[in-house]
Amino acid sequence: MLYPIATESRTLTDLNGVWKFMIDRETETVDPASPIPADRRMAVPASFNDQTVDRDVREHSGYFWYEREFSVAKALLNERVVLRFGSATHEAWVYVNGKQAAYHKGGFMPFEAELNEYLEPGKNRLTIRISNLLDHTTLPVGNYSEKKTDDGRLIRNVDENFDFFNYAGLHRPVRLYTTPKTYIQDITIAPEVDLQNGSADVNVSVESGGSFDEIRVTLIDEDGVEVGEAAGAETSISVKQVHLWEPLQAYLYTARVEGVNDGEVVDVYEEPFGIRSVEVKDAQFLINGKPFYFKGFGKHEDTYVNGRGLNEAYNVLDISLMKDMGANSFRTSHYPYSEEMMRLCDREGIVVIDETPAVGLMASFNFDISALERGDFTDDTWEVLDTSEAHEQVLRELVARDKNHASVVMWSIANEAANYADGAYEYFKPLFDLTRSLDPQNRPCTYVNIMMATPKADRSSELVDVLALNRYYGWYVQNGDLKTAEEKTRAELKEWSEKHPEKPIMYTEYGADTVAGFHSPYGEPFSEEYQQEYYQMNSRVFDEFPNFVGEQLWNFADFQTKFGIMRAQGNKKGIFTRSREPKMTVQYLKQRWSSIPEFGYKK
Ligand code: BDP
Repeated sequence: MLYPIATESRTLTDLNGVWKFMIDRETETVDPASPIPADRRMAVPASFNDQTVDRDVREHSGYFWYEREFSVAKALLNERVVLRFGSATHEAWVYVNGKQAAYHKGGFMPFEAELNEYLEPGKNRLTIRISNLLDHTTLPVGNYSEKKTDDGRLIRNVDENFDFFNYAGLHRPVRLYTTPKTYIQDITIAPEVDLQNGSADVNVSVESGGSFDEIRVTLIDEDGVEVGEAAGAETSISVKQVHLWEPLQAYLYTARVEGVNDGEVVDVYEEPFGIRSVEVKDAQFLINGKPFYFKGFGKHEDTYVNGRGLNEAYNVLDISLMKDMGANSFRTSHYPYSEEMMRLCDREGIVVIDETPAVGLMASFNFDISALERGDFTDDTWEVLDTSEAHEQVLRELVARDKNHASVVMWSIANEAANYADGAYEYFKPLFDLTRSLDPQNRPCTYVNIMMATPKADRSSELVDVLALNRYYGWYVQNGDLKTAEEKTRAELKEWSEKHPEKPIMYTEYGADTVAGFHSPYGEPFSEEYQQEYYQMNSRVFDEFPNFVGEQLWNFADFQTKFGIMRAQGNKKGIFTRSREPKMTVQYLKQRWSSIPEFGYKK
């Protein structure tokens, strides 16, 4: 799916700004045939939740509406006019002048609709009904319930089956773009790198809406110099003396695609892309043939006021903080991030593990994972949940959206599912097969393994290319006892190495809640000292294993969660506060990471 841009054949209009908004109390029918009786204003893009001091609005579970007017210049009405949402969280019904023009379920993926048949000259009205409900069929997974008040009103409730606040609304840009009636619909770029010769064959395939006499593809380097061209919907262009995209050393080419009819260029699209190879081999993660070491984070899209809404200033700052620490990567925990962030990572050379919103696939989710101590821990997740359909849909959409990004080096199919329970293999096998069949770049695939899925309990780790572990020895278990935690960490890594000697291992989460400014001469839990000692302990063990290829800690910054006695205004495992002030351990990690090279650390 192409990102909306303006070119000599395409226009782009932002519909961001302040929209009309109302909560749907479901006491009267709201009919989008007339302007909705909105009583509030909300900025777009952003979550609605933190833009108000009204608790009922902030914590609302159910339906809500956004509305605004827009005009399309007459000159554009002969073009194809497309309305595009970066996302609508989690389910949306879109009306233009009262008529339904689009519907989409899944809160983290773009969707669009051709508007021509709905448009009127002059002003048009755009109305969106959104639901933030989650249940056992959706991703993420929520525990849904409802009750009636004494006066008969329906109260819906979603108990998040995951550890982040269920922010909702129009989180990403809303845009109108135009294309000619015959247009370039999609572009797929899959470079094949010949590392020995320093060259690459760039395979480009172009899909069009309507038919072109000819499709031309030109590859342009960063200096604007043409380095190759070809014609056809399926082409392979060879680039000599290729400039590779490398972690922290990004280099982006542009594929300029032209659709030609009667000798005239009708539509033009320009797609930036990087040339690099990714491969898992002999317990190593190779980028451009060299063993890469992941240094970085699990993150969230989470900032004050914007909530989960796009916050480009924070995106730029976060990457700047990462680079300053010597980090080179992050995981889009626990859902696909904005297209703007993905493009920024391509540009900045940040390596990304791209995760679906499959989080909470665990019937017994709570913060008490001491059940780990019981070797026989299991549950009935795979009988209780019904998420396969949503999971397949989002994998198709995610690969379609992100397939061309050089920054994306691996797909994470889920975070912390019940991989210790019977049925896990049967659930995940078709999803791995699907992802591998969809990805034109054949990236490695993984899921992120929860602590209870120990080497003994785990039912499905043969499916993954990389063992990506979330571990909390020294926090949720052995809290305050880093000595025992160290032994447990070492013992488990040893067991995994024996179980899968050919698979590289990395940590995708490890962390300790830390209250900024809380200090302890005894290194007590929650103090900045404890967080630092916790990271030092883990680093020590990581360095003992040659097949251990990366450390992504939990979490980049403190973030908002649902209420719970284990959460004080959210999760405090950030090494930065929510406003990005560093905690003490940042200095330690900066020293460590700055001395670990991107390549060849373990050999
Ligand atoms: C893991 C989850 C993550 C949580 C983290 C924690 O993957 O979403 O925020 O632990 O408890 O279970 O801090």
